[in-house]
This record gives sequence, structure tokens and C-alpha cells, in this order.
Amino acid sequence: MTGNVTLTFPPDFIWGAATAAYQIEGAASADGRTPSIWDTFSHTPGRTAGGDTGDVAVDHYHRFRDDVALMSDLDLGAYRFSVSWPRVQPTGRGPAVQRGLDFYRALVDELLEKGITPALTLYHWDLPQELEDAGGWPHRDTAYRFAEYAALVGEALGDRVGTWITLNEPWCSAFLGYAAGVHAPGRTDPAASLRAAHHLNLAHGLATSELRRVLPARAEVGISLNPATVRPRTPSEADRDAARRIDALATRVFTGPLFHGRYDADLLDDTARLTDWSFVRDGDLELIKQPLDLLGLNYYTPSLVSATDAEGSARERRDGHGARDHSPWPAADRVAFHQPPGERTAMEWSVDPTGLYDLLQRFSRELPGLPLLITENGAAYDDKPEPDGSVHDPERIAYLHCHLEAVHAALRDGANIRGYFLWSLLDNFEWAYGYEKRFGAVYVDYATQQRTPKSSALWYAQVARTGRLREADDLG
Ligand code: PNW
Repeated sequence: MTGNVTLTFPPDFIWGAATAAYQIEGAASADGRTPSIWDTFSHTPGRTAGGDTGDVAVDHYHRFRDDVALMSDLDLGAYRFSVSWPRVQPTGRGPAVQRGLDFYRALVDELLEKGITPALTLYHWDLPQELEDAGGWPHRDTAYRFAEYAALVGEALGDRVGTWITLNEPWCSAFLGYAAGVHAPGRTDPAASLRAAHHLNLAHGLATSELRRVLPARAEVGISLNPATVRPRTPSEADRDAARRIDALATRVFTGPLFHGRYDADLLDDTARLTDWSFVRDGDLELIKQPLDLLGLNYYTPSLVSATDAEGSARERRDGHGARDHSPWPAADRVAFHQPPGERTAMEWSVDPTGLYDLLQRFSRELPGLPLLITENGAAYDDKPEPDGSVHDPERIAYLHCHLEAVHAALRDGANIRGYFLWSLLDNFEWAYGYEKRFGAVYVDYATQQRTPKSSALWYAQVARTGRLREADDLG
């Protein structure tokens, strides 16, 4: 997929960047906002690197006008952000808080004024703590609360936001949050994590029908998934079976009900010792399978797995996410994860654009005609400013370049890809890793909150401006 050629993207291809509320906003108790599960989790000793929290983050809540100006300087055509549920509906129930909605309305107006198309994610992991106290995602009622919240935001912003994403990466919410416990709310109950996954699916379905009710007909609704590109370490039947089991828990537990109205039989069998799935009630699968306008795909790195006899080996590692006491893979005990050879990012995630190509091809075939939107792709590196303040990140340029080559190849091979959102616009709070890991195209000095576009930001601006990827641009 390389060569000394210029690759040209379709003229209407969307070039954007993405963020999430808790990772950038700060202002954690401003204007009536109450704690989300991420406030509670990050304030619990030992949960995040260095005890970092999103209390201040990059203070985007107060600096959003400057940040939108920066996006405009970088020629971005679109911006994906998320709404903080506890800012809009602090207890997760009842009427909306006007000041919370005002913030997002002001942000959207600023974007529109600069000609930047907003793409709004309703849930990027910040569940109001009160709803967690009432049972969280393993509790069915949370899905109904989410649909109500979706309607409130839809009513408030539907006249000016055209792209709506219900959930971001429900895999992380369900399995990192309720099985591995490395994300909020930090629970380690594999059976509960499967209930959470179903209720996230239900939440998406209920919210989608609410959005259809309140949004203008032109609005587009979708979901952002992080499907795994799972590869067996050898072609042996045992390793291929390990890959099948992980694919069921990573991807098909969501795409099955969302797109095909079913939970696959192998998934039900594999997890039978944890649950009989009786929490799936009559009618749920019909509610979940709503026609969608687009599928958001987030991709960072593939997974390499093998079968093992050792009990509990799925606990060892996942793509370099570090040692874990509890597995994010319910009932998949005899699976080992391996570090693929080759280059890695600062997350220890291997750099492999063929995983993105494969993902795009897979969903093009599985969901013919459905527009695909890459809602996240990017990399963390150990960026450091030069004495003159500039920040050079040739590794990030190389990462973005080879992944955009993969996108171009998938387009060439017929995939219906609408656009690409770089993760992330700014360095930010990288969840359990705190501020240690920098994913931004724009460097943030956390002491002063000063923003400095890295060389990758300038490089990406040129790609966005011209719609072209040139080999020589790699030099950054
Ligand atoms: C995604 N995993 O998170 C999120 O959508 C972003 O908020 C985040 O900053 C970005 O990717 C980079 O991490 C993930 O363990 C976190 O497989 C963890 C995993 C995947 C995605």
C-alpha cells in the first residue's frame, strides 16, 4: 500500500478530528454539573496513572472559542465531540439543565460559523453517578434513562446538528467498565458485563427511535463501535477458534443485535456458564435493530490471539494494555493475547494499517451500502517541545499516513467511506493512563494550557485542505 504516488480522496470526503467531553472539558462542577462515573473513578486512589482526573483537563469548557479557531486554522471540515450527560441532566433523570445545553449550543454555533460540521456523540462514557448507584448499565432502567436524555439533547440541538452518534465504543463501557474494572465504574463482574452490553444495545435502539421522533428528517443517526480485528496466531483450528470467541465478545455481541436482530448462537454457548441471557426480553431485539444512517468505526490496532490450556490466560495482556487481574473477555479463559511484531506506539499498540483495511472491507460486505465513518484513528507518542516551543512528531505523521493509505485502498476497493476523524484534536485525559499519553495533533502544555499544533497537525491540515496524500508529505 505504499509507493511514490499522490492519492486523491473524493471531493466530498469529510476530514475531521474528534474529542470526548470528560477528556477535554474540565469545569467538572461548573453550572450544575454533578459527578459522572469517571469523576468518581478518577478520584478513587489507584485507578488512574498519577491519580490524574478530568477536573481541569484542557479547560475546553472555558476555551472552546479558541479551540474552534484552532480547528478553523487547521482547515478541519468536521468536529466530533461528545455531550457530558451530567452537565445536561445531572441526576440522569428529569428536565435538562439549561446552562448545560447552552454550552453545547454555543459550541455548535461557533463551529457552524467557521464552516465546521458538528458530529455529536451522546455517550462517551460519562454516566451520571446517580444512575450507577441505581445499578448502572447492568440495570435495565439505565437504557430507558439514556433514551430520555437523548431526546432532551435532540430537541435542543436537532435544528443545528446533522450527525448523531448514540454510543461511543460500548465494548469499553461494558467490558473494561464492568468486567476488567480498568475503566469506570471499575467493577469486576463478568456476568454483569454481559447484561451491561445488552442494555447498551437496548439504550442505542431506544435512543435511536427517540432521535427519529425529535430530529428533523435530514439528521443522520449512527453508533461508533471499536470492532476488533482479531487474528489467530497460527492457522490451527484451536487458534482460529480462539479468534472466533474473541470476535464474538468484541464485535458480534454488538453488530449481531444492531444489524441482524440476533445474538449469535456461538456467543450464547460460549457464555452459558455465566448467564442464560434471560435479561434479553421479548421485543428487545426488534427495538435494538433500528435502521441506521451510518456506522462509526474506531480503529487503533489489531489483536493477535492463540488458544492455550492455561486457565485465566486471557487475563495476561490485551494489545499491550498492561497486566490485568480481571479479564475483559467474559468466559474466554483459554485465550492468550500476543504482541504482534513490528513498530508500536507509546500505548504499546502495534502499528498495522491492514487491520483498518480489513475492518472496512468486513463491514462493507456485511452491511452493503451503509455509509462508514471512521470516527477515531490515531496514536500516542512521547511528544516533547523543542527549545523554541515547536513539537515534531514524525511518528504520528507516519501513523496517520499509512492508515489513510489503507482508507484510500478500501475506497478504491468499493467501501462506502464518508470521512475520517483523527483522534484526537488535542492532547487530553487518556482515561486510566491520565495525562501521560498524548494522542493530540495539537500539543497542550498542561501547566499553562497553551496549545501548539504539532507538525502532524500542520501535515493533516494540508491533507484536509487538498484532499490529497502525497508521499513527500511524510517528512512533516
Ligand atoms: C478509545 N482498549 O478508547 C476512546 O474512544 C477514546 O476516548 C480514547 O482516548 C482512544 O480510544 C485512545 O485510547 C479505547 O483497551 C480505550 O481496547 C481502550 C481500548 C480501546 C479504545
